[in-house]
Amino acid sequence: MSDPEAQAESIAADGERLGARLREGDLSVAPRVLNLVEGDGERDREQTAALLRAVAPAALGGEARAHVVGVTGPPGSGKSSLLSELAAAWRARERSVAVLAVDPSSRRSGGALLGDRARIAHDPRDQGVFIRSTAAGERLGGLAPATRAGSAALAAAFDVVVIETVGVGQSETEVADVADSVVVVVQPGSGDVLQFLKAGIMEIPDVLVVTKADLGSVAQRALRDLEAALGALGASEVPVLAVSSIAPAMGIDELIEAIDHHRERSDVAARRLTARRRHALADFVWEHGAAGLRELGGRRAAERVLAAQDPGLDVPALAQALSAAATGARDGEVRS
Ligand SMILES: Nc1nc2c(ncn2[C@@H]2O[C@H](COP(=O)(O)OP(=O)(O)OP(=O)(O)O)[C@@H](O)[C@H]2O)c(=O)[nH]1
Ligand SMILES: [Mg+2]
Repeated sequence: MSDPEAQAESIAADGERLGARLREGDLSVAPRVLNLVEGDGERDREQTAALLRAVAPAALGGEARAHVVGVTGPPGSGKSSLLSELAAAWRARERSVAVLAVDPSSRRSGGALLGDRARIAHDPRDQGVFIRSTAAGERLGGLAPATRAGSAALAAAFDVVVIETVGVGQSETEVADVADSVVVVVQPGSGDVLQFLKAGIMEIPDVLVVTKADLGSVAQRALRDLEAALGALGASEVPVLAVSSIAPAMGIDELIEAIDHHRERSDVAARRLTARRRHALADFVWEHGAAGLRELGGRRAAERVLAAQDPGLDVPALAQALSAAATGARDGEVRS
């Protein structure tokens, strides 16, 4: 094909086709979706944009079906073990599950995925479970664009999309940016989450989980300390649960209930719309810098442009609207 427009259309068609498969609930395309959003070529970017357009609320006729759950906590706190249990429990409820584990080590090692952080037990023949480790993003204070795009796409087809991130302090803020519900995981006897909570350094999670409850009194104490800290912060409505992920697992059903309950009482559509607008602005600033934002007339003006768009638009389309507005502003200046 020589006609560049026809070529661009055929590239977009590949992304659209994947999006259409997701809309139909075809879970088998999940690996291809992740390969695409992780690709860094121009072609991948165009296909990803087409894919995201095809699964945007505007195309779905509403917000994506999935409950997007962020699971975050210090290294070794038991996130992956817990997710093995959660995934099995969700499957037992006939919910399909995708887990996107963010691998922070690959940031340092320049993209080579070190030992798979998603050590999550599951039946590899079960198409209702999809698990993938993705490299952490280069951008300060943000998840990899691939994780954002991957979760937005998979949310159109899976019932539950989990984003697992490591850390305490910044990581739950990052994950709160893409998740409907944020679960912070704490292991008994480690004071970091407690101290961060008390000091107001970390945002209050939607659900707090003390892992390794089989360790006994040390876990019970962690539970009480966290409850006291939340009470002091005026957040005693936040559930604090103890779980054990080694046989016999404990507290998993209660945790699923707490996560479901959080979703039921929150305004998912409003939260997602705010996140899409924030991501579009961040993407615009990433691409065009502070100078681009000035051209637009500053942050407030950018927010007005975003608020004027169809609320069902995906992030790349919103960022495109900002670029168009900046171009318009520039041309207007040149003419006057
Ligand atoms: N006793 C006990 N040990 C557990 C439990 N859950 C996890 N562990 C152990 O804790 C260690 C860390 O568990 P992971 O599930 O890999 O923790 P993680 O938070 O995913 O770790 P990273 O991904 O490396 O940050 C492993 O040795 C697990 O066997 C539990 O419920 N009880
Ligand atoms: Mg892990």
